[in-house]
Amino acid sequence: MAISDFERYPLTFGPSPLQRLDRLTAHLGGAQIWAKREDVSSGLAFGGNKVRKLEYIVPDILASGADTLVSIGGYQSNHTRQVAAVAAHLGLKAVLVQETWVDWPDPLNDRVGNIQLSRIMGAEVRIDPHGFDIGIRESWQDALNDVEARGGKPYPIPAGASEHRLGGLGFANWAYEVAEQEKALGVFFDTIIVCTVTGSTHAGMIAGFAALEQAGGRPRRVIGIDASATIDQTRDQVGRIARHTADLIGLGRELRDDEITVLEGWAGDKYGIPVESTLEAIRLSGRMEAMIIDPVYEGKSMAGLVDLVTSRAIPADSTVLYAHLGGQLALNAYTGIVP
Ligand code: 5PA
Repeated sequence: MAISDFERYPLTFGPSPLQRLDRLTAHLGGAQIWAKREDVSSGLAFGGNKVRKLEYIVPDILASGADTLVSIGGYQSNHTRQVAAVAAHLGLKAVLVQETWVDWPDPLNDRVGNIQLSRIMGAEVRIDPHGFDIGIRESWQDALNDVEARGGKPYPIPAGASEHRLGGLGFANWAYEVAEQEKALGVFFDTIIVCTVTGSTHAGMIAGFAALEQAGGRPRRVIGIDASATIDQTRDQVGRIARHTADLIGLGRELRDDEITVLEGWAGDKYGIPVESTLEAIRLSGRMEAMIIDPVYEGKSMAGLVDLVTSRAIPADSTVLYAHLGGQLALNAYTGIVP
């Protein structure tokens, strides 16, 4: 099998746009920096990286005959909002378990931003007191059982759509899309920077770029920046999903450990809590490029990019592609900290 053998249900406008970040590049004084914008590539409730993953899962949902999508995340999960959007788009129901993943005292945390949009789109939102964990949860299993008890047919989508057998395909295809865009623009991105938490975004990219290299493409580095603050679990999950996805798309060899790079150092102590470097990255990106990023995910990966470019760990002659995976709606639940 190759990536092109998998059915893809279109939920995006087309390839996500590439953008040169000229002012940021000049400010940091090193590598050339571009962004690929998953945050502006779908009309479904502001989009984001899960829309692209769900493009490869929707055919399976439709084939299953399910009437209710059941998923899980924190109160301000971008993922559950995108599941609600896709359910509305398909005319299905959604049940969303929204756990207390972030110990953040904003009084509107459970009402504004992502969770407000999920309610607007008609999802059943279940507030749950459990803390952060990217694994498979009991609360999610309970929600699946409840849908069945009511006579519905649930379709389970795990946190971040990552531990789904097709969860890595969306971003494996992203790699092919990048290669096409590079050809059209006459540019080559030797380094990709991506935020990683539940893992299938980064894992899909690793598998996709490995397959492109196998077919004669130039090698490149895909650097994941951890935002989970549970690095061992995330590293393990990225490796597992990358290997599984590589197998699905017919890579024909085992991925090496050195192809799975998740760097720590910008997540702070806890998932969902911004640290000073996160806030600096948010301000820098806003002031240099009017590119808005969030305090949970992209603010942390941008902080990583800034340090790697300024320290020359990414050399000055590199061309870097920053994957902007969406997530800005959560800013509404962080009114106290972001100026
Ligand atoms: C998320 C995830 P992965 O989970 O695929 O590693 O992606 C990390 C990531 N950027 C990066 C943004 C904006 C994200 O939303 N969000 C989760 C959510 O519940 O929203 C799955 C955790």
